[in-house]
Amino acid sequence: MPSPAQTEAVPFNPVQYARRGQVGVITVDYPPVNAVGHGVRSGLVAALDAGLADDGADALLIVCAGRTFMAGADIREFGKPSAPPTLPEVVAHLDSATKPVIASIHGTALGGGLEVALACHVRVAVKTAKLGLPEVKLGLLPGAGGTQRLPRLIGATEALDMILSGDPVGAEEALALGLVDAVEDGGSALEAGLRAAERLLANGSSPQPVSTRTGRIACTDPGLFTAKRADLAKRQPHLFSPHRIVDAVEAAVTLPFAEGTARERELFLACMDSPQRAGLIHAFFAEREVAKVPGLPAGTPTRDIRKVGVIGAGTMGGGIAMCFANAGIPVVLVDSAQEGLERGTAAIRRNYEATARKGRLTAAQVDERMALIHPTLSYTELGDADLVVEAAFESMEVKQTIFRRLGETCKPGAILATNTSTLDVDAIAAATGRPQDVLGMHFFSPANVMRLLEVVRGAKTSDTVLATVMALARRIGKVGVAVGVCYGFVGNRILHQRGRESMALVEEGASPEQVDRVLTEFGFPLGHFSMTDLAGIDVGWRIREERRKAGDPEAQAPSWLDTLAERGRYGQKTSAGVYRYEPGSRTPIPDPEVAAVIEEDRRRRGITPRPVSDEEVRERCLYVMVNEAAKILEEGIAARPVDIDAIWLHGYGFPSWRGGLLFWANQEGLGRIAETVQRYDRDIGGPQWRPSALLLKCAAEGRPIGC
Ligand code: T1G
Repeated sequence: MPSPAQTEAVPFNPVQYARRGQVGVITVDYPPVNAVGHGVRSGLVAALDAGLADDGADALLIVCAGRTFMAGADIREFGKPSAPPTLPEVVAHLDSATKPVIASIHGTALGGGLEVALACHVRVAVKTAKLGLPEVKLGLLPGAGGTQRLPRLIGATEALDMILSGDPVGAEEALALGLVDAVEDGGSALEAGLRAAERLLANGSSPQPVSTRTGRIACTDPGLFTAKRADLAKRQPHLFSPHRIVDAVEAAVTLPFAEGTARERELFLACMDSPQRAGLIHAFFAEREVAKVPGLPAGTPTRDIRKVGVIGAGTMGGGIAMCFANAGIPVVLVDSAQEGLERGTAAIRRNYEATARKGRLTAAQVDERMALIHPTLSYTELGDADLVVEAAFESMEVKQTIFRRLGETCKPGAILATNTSTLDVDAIAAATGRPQDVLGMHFFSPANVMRLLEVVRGAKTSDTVLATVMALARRIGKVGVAVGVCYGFVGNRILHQRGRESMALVEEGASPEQVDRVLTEFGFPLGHFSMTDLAGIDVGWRIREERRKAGDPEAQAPSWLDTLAERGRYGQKTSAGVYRYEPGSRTPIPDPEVAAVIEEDRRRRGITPRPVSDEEVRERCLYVMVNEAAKILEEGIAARPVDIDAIWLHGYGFPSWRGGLLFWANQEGLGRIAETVQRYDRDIGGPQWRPSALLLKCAAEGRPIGC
């Protein structure tokens, strides 16, 4: 079909075809990330057919508009019937193309997007591009040929590592691996792609389809797959899809391409059907959904945050200062004593240098970040700060004094935030004279590592202040979740109930090791007591002492854990707590001294120990959390179940393949949970087992919680 040198774009919305000289350019334009949904799949096939039929096009080029190459299949389609063409069908179409097809990559070519590129004959990337197959993070595996083509390009060992990690590689690493054929420094992906096409046409090469290449897999180590399976069984015993990934890549090495592709499809569908896929995708969207606060209009104006103050150079204050420095925001770090400042800044430098030793920071970057943190004893240097975060001692008197001073010192419009984990944000706000500018920013230790940030809205916090801090959370790499004011807010309030039950189970006859084993078998990275040792027994002990002194009716009676704290057994930081620790090791070792303290505590309280089943441990630790979460929803302290899911996923290591606390509760069965809570309410009693009305209602109506 004769055609002019430049044809008009034939609109295959969201995929367009237009010829540039001898090159047929296929452009995908489907914001925000060019996800390969049904429209893109259909458009790609139509545009490919148009290019193959265009006699003036000797080569075809696939590029994407917007900020990124295709970032994967459209996750929102999962769990629904997939309208043809499926992505494997699109990829097969590319594979059989009678003209060379080039993919030119910018942004992040991920998942099915990278699989489209793998089915092209040539791949080029701009210097800043990243390429990855993150399906394992969604409980899946690359289901459009990735497990069959990637080993043929980069070798089975490297392909397995890349698919099992799910992490992207940069353009230069991709070039070194053989994943891309060229990296272009400068210009757009379109220009890079056109240059690649001109080179290909000039040297008259006709590159082989990746599916026919076998050189890289012929030399696969036969023991690779057995070793990988053993490693997975040890490191990720709970997960389903990683083992399927090993099976699929093994098929690439041992079977002809067509059979390997069929095997991949079987394994992909098995992963798609697994509850872990549902949980991980819920967790993926949860992290994004919580950024949209119900009742906070999307267009709420926000304030610029160009300079931040942090009050307190202790562990939390130092970690918080690092969060802002890491985002390139200058920080004034204030402490009441020079020695505290020096200790704090030295700890920050040690943290950065430890990261540099792992190769994740250069020495220059360490110095850059340290230069952004300005230590001082003087509040006057906070005068032009746009935000001040207080991370001082957990005492209302101390905090009110600080906030009174901040109210006098900081410029109008400065946002004043407290990092308190238990105290009343409204009482703190009242000390400033400007409560509309005050809220809680509850970081989790270590603040520079944990992604969760509870954004605690006070009664008078303005929309603008809330919107500003929610946007700032994302800017500093945190998962910000808006919560209301109550004791322990959301995360710690739920944790407190699990802790109360864990303690009681041990008093009644279980061991700390048994409680921790049940929780780690459920999927938590740490059991309750090993986590307590990590955070420090003294932290909880002081809070319990404060509540007892204040005559709090819900305060817990002194127990064996308090005895350990009184003996100076604070946990890992003293090499002994609920467990003991060898020097330099974090591995918890049961300690007969602790067993003796527990037995003594039982005798003192007249408790005759009894055998406790694992099932009882599981129910009492997990169902008490669900019951408390339902009460938090009832009270409006959290707006939605997804907020509570995100908090426990990103603040406490709730296993992400279970989706989140309430996502899991719905799968576990609210009827079973409600019935068990009512049984424990009868048998154990206490405020923690008083059944949530919302839980009972949802269970009775047979609907998920919070819907
Ligand atoms: N499908 C649908 N929506 C997506 C999406 C996707 N793949 N990726 C992102 N979004 C939405 C996201 O929900 C948000 O929506 C908006 O885009 C911006 O995302 C067959 C089966 C690409 C690195 O796992 O890692 O291919 O909140 O806020 O921080 O083998 O999004 O604005 O309404 O995250 O700049 C494999 C997942 C799929 C990539 C961009 N691909 N996405 O990060 O923006 S499975 C992935 C990301 C697959 C095949 C298999 C990130 C990003 P909203 P964002 P960002």
